[in-house]
Amino acid sequence: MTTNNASPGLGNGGETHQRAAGSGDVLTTNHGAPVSDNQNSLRSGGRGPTLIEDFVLREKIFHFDHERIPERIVHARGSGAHGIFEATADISDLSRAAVFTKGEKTEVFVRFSTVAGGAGSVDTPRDVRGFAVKFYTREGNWDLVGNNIPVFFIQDAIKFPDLVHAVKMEADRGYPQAGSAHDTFWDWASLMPETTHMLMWAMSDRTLPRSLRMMEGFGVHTFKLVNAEGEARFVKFHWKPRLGVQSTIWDEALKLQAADNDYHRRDLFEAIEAGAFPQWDLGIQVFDREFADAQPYDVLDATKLIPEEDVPVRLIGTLTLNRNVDNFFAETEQVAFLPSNVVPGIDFSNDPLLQGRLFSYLDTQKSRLGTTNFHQIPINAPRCPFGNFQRDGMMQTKVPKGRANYEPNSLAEHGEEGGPRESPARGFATTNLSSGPDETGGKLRIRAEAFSDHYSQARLFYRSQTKSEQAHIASSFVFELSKVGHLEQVPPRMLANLRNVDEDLAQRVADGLGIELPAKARAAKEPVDMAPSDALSIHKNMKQVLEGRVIGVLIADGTEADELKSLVAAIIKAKAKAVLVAPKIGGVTLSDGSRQKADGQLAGSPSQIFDAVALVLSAGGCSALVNQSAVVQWVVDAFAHLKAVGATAAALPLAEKAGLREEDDIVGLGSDFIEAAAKRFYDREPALRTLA
Ligand code: HDE
Repeated sequence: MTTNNASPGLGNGGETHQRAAGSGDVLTTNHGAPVSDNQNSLRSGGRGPTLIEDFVLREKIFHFDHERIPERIVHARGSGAHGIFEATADISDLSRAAVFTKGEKTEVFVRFSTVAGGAGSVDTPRDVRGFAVKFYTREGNWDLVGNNIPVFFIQDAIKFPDLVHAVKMEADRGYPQAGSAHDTFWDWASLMPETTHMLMWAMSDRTLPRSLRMMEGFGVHTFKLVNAEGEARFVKFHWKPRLGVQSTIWDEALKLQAADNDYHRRDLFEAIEAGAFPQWDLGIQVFDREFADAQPYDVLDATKLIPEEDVPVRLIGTLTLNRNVDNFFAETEQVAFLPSNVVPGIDFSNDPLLQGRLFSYLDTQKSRLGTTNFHQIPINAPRCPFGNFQRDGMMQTKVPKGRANYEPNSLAEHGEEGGPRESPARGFATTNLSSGPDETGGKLRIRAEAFSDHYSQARLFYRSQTKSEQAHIASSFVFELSKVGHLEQVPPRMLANLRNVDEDLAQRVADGLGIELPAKARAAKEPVDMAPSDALSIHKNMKQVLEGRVIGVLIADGTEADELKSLVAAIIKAKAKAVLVAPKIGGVTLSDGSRQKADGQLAGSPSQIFDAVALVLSAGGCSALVNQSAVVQWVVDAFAHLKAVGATAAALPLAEKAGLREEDDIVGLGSDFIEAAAKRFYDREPALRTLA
């Protein structure tokens, strides 16, 4: 058959021939010539000029000079892993997609990302996180390219370049990196009331994930599911993390940036390496046109969500990340996600943001990966046979045989290969599920009236949060707006919008900034009160389990050996990880005279990288440390970041020096500690810091 089918090596993530490139006993040039000396270039005499004929040197430098490719315009910093998706429910009544056949296992590649920062930026800025999944299904690749927030800043793709220009580093000065707390972002956002709902999420703890393993994911747009009879229904996709959603707090996130640039990337890699495979359940919210018509918002508007209380999320499959990448560039950097990659049984809606994305992602890969043949790169190639009459182009790696490079052809009638043919029965077909009025009509640059309510769901989100979460939102607005230079124009404009969300919130932010509350902005449509949705709160849904968390255990010379042993055993039993921190990496001498190596040295292991801390010190160990400010700070930070602090009786002087009270703030190291370490003590916060 005359196709450009995937070569055999691609069947398994391209492992065979790609790995071979770096193996072998003899160092060669890229063209296979053995290299005799990789230390010295060819020169005339020991101190003479280097010769241009040195093809070994020239090829090596030439290749090195071109190692970098353009980074992604957005979502440049990301971390990826391989895994498996297993369909766990029969939804053949809803979708004909093979990936959803109950029991079907499909290989996947997932890339998580921050949005605003460059590829070399840090992992923990306040930012939305990308959650992109490529399913290598037997009917072609399906890419669900989502975020960890279910709504977006804008309603129409035509505004995306403005959003991205405004949030990225400012055009003249080249800073700030990876953050929205600056003039141009808030100037633009305050002029765009449709951003308000997303801003509520962005200012909440959702943008400070504790771990990539502890984030929800959302397809954001309304899509369609189509069954074998061609019947279509609307759908929203959700990823629910098995470890629950957990976030850090702002002070902790700031300190994490200094403590570990790669905090999330390292956490994901180490968890997978240790066999603690992160898992998510895939959920769907399915609804029909009748439901859509009855809502006070438009289901085609990506600034809106559908409350889970209105349409429950039905779990239909499980994603398990079980293999780290072999090579960051080949896989995580070169993976190309395309929202236009759907398979029969999954279809697009008319969401104008989604429609714009269908063009953008294909287009951008050409400039990022350099060729229209980027689909042949192993990480992007389908794992099922694929073939058509598209030919040639830069970096064509396939060798299609025969004369058939056009269709229709009758070559088969003459005994030649005719090539593949279209398949109306198996192929993707766009389905006709009407999503309501205004779907057809004159050619106009307008937005439907149904998109004009910019505040009701922002209010819904704010009012669904706990008091502590509301305080975090108000404080984030204060922090971000306080970084704006144009204080007279921009914050008042933002506050005028916030008054439409919640008067109390607007007042708190104004008070926090120390400025007058301006008049309310005129709303394109008056907001309505929607019933609060508990599903939108992190705190109300926190899973208080130790699984997947990391406990910092401070030890010093004289630490009671048995006490340490039983604590570490209890932590491991609870499926968490214990990291032993000592003044010196070489370790300590325990009470029984044995040497215990440390996992981390104190200065390099600040307490923000842990979910809870335990001070396992003897009286001698404690008095050796109690006057060192770095040690005291270790405890101060853990407590201020609302984490459990456990201590041996002998370690109490250190905890007290850090300002903790024995009765209320410190737990013993038995089962109490294991229970407390799974929690965050949000009720502690008002006494510790001023929140807006
Ligand atoms: Fe993206 N987005 N986006 N985006 N996006 C890109 O594609 C774009 C949007 C998302 O790990 C780019 O390959 C437009 C929403 C993720 O490789 C680019 C619009 C959502 C990733 C692009 C949006 C996303 C991207 C940059 C408005 C959540 C990282 C490089 C219409 C549903 C994928 C690339 C990865 C990446 C365009 C809005 C998620 C430029 C035009 C909404 C997770 O093509």
